[in-house]
Amino acid sequence: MIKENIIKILKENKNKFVSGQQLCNKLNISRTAVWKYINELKNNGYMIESQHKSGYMLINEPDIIDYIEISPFLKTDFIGKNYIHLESISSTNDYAKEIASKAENGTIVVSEEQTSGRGRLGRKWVSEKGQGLWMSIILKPELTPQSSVKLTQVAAVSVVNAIIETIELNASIKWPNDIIINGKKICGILTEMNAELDRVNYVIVGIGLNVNMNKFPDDLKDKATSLFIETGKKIDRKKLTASIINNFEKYYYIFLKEGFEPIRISCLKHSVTIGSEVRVISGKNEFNGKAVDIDNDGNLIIEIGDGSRKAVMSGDVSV
Ligand code: BT5
Repeated sequence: MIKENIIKILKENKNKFVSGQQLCNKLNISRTAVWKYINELKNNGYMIESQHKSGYMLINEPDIIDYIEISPFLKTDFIGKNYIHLESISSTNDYAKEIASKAENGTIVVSEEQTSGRGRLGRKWVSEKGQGLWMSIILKPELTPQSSVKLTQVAAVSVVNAIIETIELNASIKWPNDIIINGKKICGILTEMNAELDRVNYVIVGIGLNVNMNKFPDDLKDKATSLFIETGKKIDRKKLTASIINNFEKYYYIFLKEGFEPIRISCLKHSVTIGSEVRVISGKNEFNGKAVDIDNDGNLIIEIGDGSRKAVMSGDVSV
């Protein structure tokens, strides 16, 4: 908390000196403590000029999405109040799983880098250091496992709205868990849960969003994109991260209070899938058809050649 307060004061006085004594008085700590915290902040990447007589001046903040940096933009009641920021981890979903049973509802795990980021069915998720948002939200909802699956759509709607809000760019949802811009994948969502037959213990909503990377490995070059590639501009990950969390809480509340219908409507509005001829791979089944709807269980409804309809619960859809 003290470190956060020091940064807050230095930010309010950016490019001006704040004396060590002022910091001592405001935070009720010793000069040595101030010095210790300033050194820690410098080690965390903050550029702070120290002058014996004048004190401390913040020159620049690092491009990191820790709590100090995103909290000024956070407007939530409970999601992200407990916010764990890591430099590097295998997978934020795996870390979240380890702590989930003891973690409070709404805990967020974010890492600057994932060394074994995961997609569905054990697929790999490329998660370069400092270039994206690799985040997991731990939830303990009073929902059935069947309903909790729909949190993937809640997350999708939140990401699309956050992208519109912060960078005025339109993104679409490709059922069930992709966000697409100009036909390429910019974000993937991985919802996992620990549940009994009729009750969930916890749900982990993992969100991977490509923000500032300028290239991808060869196998992804034609199918992945980033906000930087789409806009030509470096994007402020701090505002974007906070906006995704703010939107997630907003739509999560809507989902809990009003049910899936408003989320379904929003998914339909932003869907790139609905109305398109698609190929569906769902388990061992593969077929073509026209995607015509999302039903109240979150299933994709496909009209096949003979006019009949199939509800698809999970799978991959190519448009
Ligand atoms: C997903 O799976 O799209 C879910 C991705 C979830 C990632 C987040 S990051 C935070 C949290 N921690 C984790 O370990 N995971 C979650 P799926 O629909 O199965 O898509 C996986 C496929 O997307 C791969 O097989 C690649 O083809 C492609 N892919 C991999 N990395 C990508 C990237 N950075 N951008 C776009 N596409 C990618």
